[in-house]
Amino acid sequence: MSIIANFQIPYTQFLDHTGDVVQPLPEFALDCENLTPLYRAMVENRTFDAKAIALQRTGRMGTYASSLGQEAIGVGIGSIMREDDILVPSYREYGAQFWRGVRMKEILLYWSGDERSNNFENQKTDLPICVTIGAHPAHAVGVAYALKLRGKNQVAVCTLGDGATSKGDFYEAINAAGVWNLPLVFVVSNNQFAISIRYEQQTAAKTIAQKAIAAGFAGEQIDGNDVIAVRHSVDQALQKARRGGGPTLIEAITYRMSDHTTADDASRYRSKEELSEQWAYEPISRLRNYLIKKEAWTKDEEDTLIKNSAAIVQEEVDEYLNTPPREPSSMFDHLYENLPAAYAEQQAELMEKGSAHV
Ligand SMILES: Cc1ncc(C[n+]2csc(CCOP(=O)(O)OP(=O)(O)O)c2C)c(N)n1
Repeated sequence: MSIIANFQIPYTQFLDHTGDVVQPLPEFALDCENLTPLYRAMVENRTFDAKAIALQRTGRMGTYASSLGQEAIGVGIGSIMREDDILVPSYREYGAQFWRGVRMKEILLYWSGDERSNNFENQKTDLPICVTIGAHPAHAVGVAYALKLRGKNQVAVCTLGDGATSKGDFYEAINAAGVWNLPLVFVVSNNQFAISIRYEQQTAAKTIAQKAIAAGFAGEQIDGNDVIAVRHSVDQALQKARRGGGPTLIEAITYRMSDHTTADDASRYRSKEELSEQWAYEPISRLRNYLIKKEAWTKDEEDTLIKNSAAIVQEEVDEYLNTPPREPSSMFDHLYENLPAAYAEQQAELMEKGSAHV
């Protein structure tokens, strides 16, 4: 017998959960001036998150999927993508979307069911949030294929959850990405849960990263709560893709600190103790600890950041709350070139009754 294939999955972490450096930092992280914007963005993300949940709880938004504890992934990705790269996101990487120009107001409108929000004011090329689990990696393949044909060294970045990697369409997508050597980076937020289903219940694979090996390209694991590791690994993968080196799968290990969504109650399937232990590993305090140790962050700066983040979020919330609802009849817009008679009748009825009908 001989061995015809062998593989290894590297794991990268720069800051441990206390904020101590565990290996030499990449170039960008040597200057704390490059790290404070990442810190600010994570705090803004978390402030937004808390407000979004409060809006839902007080009946002013439909439902919401929180990114609590996962902020480093979105922020790390957003901060290193080129402006003309394309983000193909699922629904927890708000940090990446905000960095790339999507407004908080638009995310709030999205979760209140207003599809107009997907026509982002300041971001015209990224795809909207995809809630259909496992569907959008195939869309990302299409996007990356188009980028490759255009030949401008642009890259598509697709974010998804661990649960999505158990779907058949995910395997189709990585297979196509591999065989076509596409400029595509998959970032899987392994937050340990697909709603109430734990990692071990949905896959026997030791890592998600190794799923890429079957598709013929590299997979790696990183500490997804270490924003330096996220930014560094995504940077490497983007550079590789721009050089024609094809796709990469990055499995970012994290933990979902929130309920799955506001429609879920995670206390039914995980203990208080488990959750409280995880607070020691979340991404914001470790970077703050590091910056404080380097004397690059003060109490005054922290207070100002908290105040400013609250003001930024509140302004967006006010705009969200002041956005007039869509006319009910608009649900028929863009459905058909020529609306079938049955729908046309319903549309006319709604137009007659106006918003007062709902
Ligand atoms: C095709 C499809 N099936 C089922 C669902 C219901 N659903 C919503 S989120 C979710 C779990 C997703 O888990 P994961 O991919 O790990 O992402 P996470 O929510 O943990 O970020 C499921 C099954 C869905 N949205 N789409």
